[in-house]
Amino acid sequence: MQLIDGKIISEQIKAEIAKEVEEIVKKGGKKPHLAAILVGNDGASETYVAHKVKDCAQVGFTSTLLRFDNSISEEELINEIKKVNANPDIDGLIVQLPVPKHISDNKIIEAIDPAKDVDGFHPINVGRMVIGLPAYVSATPAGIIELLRRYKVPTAGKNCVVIGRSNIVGKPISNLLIQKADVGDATVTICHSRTENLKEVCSKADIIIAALGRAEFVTADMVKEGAVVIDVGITRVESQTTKSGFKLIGDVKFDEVAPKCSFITPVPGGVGPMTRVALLQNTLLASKKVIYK
Ligand code: BQF
Repeated sequence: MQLIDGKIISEQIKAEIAKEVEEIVKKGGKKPHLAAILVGNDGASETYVAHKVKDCAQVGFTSTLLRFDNSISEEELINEIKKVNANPDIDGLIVQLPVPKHISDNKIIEAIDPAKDVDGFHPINVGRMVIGLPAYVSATPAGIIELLRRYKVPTAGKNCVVIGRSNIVGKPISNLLIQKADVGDATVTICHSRTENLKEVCSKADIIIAALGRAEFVTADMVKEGAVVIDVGITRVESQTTKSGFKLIGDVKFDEVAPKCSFITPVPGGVGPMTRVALLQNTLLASKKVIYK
């Protein structure tokens, strides 16, 4: 069993990005600039955004955190997004999800200029990704692909089972894995809460992507000997043993599944750090205008 270490790979990629930024600045160019919008004060969202701001500083990016009260209206928030869209100094914009219930995620996402949509959530970017055009790819799927690439995990012709059909992970990772690409050419089955015989379907998988959001859902009896298991789960539970007062639990029962695997990602330290670094990669692409002129 080989552990896929997302922490180490993400640190390597951050060093690569930092070096590139240094060169851009040395040639008189402008630092990549990410803007993040945070609405309200949800604990997990606060943590994620704080990480993103810190990551930007670490690689030499500029970042701007725009905070709004829970009471902001959908219209006002869209107006704020339009201001960022029109600001030529800002390369990338993310709106930390979830937004309060009175605001539509989809309307917010559609208000972002696709050329600044470094989360890759806008329908233009999703559509471009699906038909194989250059696009911002959402951070978690992009991070998973990068891990498979750097660990040389074979995907061509492999039977890959994705558990979960979210717009942010399940749907895009399934699309990426069927593409004609260095990491791709897989045979993909997408499973969800209405799938029948899930255990049997999973037991035939060469690669399992667990992205359903239920702690320790994938057990040893669902996993074939020698399978590759990618754990996207990040359920927060209270804990006395950590200084933050909580810990993260994956969608995979790691201790019993790991001995059966050829490769497995841990939680924490697997996919999560790669999600963070993929946002930086997209922001660098935005500042270099690689995808949109
Ligand atoms: C790790 C996210 C649900 C809803 C909104 C490292 C992250 C997580 C785990 C992280 C996530 C999940 C993010 C680990 C960003 C991933 O070591 O296991 C990093 O920061 N994530 C987000 O911004 O919004 C979310 C999940």
